[in-house]
Amino acid sequence: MDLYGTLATGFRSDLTAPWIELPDGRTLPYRSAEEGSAKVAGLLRSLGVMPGDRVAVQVDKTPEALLLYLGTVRAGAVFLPLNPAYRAEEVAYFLGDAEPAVAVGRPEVAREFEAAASASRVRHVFVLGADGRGSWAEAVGAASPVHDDAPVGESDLASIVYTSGTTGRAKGAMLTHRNLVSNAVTLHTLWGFRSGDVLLHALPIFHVHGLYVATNTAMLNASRIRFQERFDAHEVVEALAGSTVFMGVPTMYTRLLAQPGLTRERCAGVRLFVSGSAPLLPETFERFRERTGHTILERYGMTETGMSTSNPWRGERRAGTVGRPLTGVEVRVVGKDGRPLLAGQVGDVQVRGPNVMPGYWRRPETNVEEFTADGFFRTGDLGVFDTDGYLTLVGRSKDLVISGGLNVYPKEIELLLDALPGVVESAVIGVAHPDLGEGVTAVLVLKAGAQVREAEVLAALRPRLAAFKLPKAVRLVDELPRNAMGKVQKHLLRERFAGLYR
Ligand code: MLC
Ligand code: AMP
Repeated sequence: MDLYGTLATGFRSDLTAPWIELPDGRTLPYRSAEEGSAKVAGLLRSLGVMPGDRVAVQVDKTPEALLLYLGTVRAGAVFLPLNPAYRAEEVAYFLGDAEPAVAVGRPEVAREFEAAASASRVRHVFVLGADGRGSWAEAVGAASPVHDDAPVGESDLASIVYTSGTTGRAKGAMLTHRNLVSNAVTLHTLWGFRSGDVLLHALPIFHVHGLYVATNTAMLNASRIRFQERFDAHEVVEALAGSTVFMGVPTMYTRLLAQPGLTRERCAGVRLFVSGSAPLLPETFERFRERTGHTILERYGMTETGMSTSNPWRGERRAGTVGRPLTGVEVRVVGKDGRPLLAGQVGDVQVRGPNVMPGYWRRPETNVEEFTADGFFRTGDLGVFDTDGYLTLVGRSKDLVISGGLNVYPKEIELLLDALPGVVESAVIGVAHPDLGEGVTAVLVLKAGAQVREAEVLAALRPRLAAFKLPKAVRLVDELPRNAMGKVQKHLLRERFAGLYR
């Protein structure tokens, strides 16, 4: 079934049930989801948006943003969410690559956004959250709702989400209706969603975790979603009372633990805490259990695959593991020769199943490399199964830093650093960071006699990169360690700077 039709099976029988609850207490019923998304679909249709056309969206976290998502998939179009932190140059790249028919941006950067969109020949550009010319709200307000959803097949695209994958520039992971439906249905069952569940939603909605894992499972359950515009540890602790499910990245859990208000009593009504997107330290798992009496359920996924493994809702949740493969999903650990390994042996994690994307947008060569001949996706993660079938991730073969649950691709930053005056070469690494898990760290080799200060480096990068990608520290070395093949040995740099953020 198509994505919207599947989600709606949860709520269509009672459109008066609460859908989104805002921090000020205002509540929108599921009727708003149904009617509002029909209006968005109507507007898109009137603009001539055809099934398969992309709708790119770089907006703040609001109910209107969710309606944009739901209306886009109802129109048979492809939802393309972008992090509002991206700078004009980054946005221009995504729009140029995806060639959307419609782009919706934020009022704060309307000019830059319109410039990037028109350079990519986007036909219709709107601003969400402002009145006047190009106002999305006004256009939707004037549109006629269309309730008969565009017919879509399960292999039709519902979304494209950009991610750096294992190599190269950011690529659009193509997610089909089947990918998103299968994951929503599987997780809904596996995590025991039930009548009366209330999701406390503090994740961003431009990534798979907050948008698809959290929102889709809750909507499929016709649950109330308590929508926090951004993660604020104090506000989340306050809102735990009256919520039953919370999903977060490990940084959120360490920040919650720093709140004195996080107590057993406060968490008494919660039945499930889920963590993912980055490794949850066993220490955080244990401290959370001691403090709240709750055992965090850790799961593992990727933009390209949605969720692939999970610890059980009923059954043992093991610290440091990401649990077992989801129903219908095959996960294997293979050696260098591509053959599956036995329990206890570390190798490359590969995934096949209805959750796995058909490939990257317009990247036929990459798609050949990233999938095995028998259709498994190469995740770039290194893992090991135990004899009970629980997977533990032990590292990554891909060069990637995960900071606060957000991926940072070192090459993108190294290219900018290498071009700075006075810099011979650079290496960007992730170093253990108590808050972010990994802190993006730049290591530079300077030309003889050159003087380059950290503040200058950051000032040069800031206009060109989303702030979360900026190095938390810049360090100088005489030369980068290399192996016999000339490849930079980043593990040696990580060891050398291991204590940087302690
Ligand atoms: C914000 N900043 C970060 C950062 N987030 N720096 C490094 N890493 C991050 N993750 C910077 C900002 O640029 C800003 O810098 C300063 O920190 C404060 O910004 P903020 O907006 O107040 O940050 P905060 O609200 O504290 O955000 C931290 C966070 C957030 C952890 C709550 O990053 C977050 O929501 N992360 C979750 C990301 C996520 O959803 N990942 C799922 C990907 S899907 P300055 O210089 O301006 O002060 C996926 C698949 C899967 O991975 O398995 O789920
Ligand atoms: P993304 O490209 O943002 O989808 O990030 C996906 C990557 O996040 C995976 O390939 C893993 O490296 C990492 N990841 C996701 N969940 C976990 C987890 N529970 N533990 C460790 N790493 C994780």
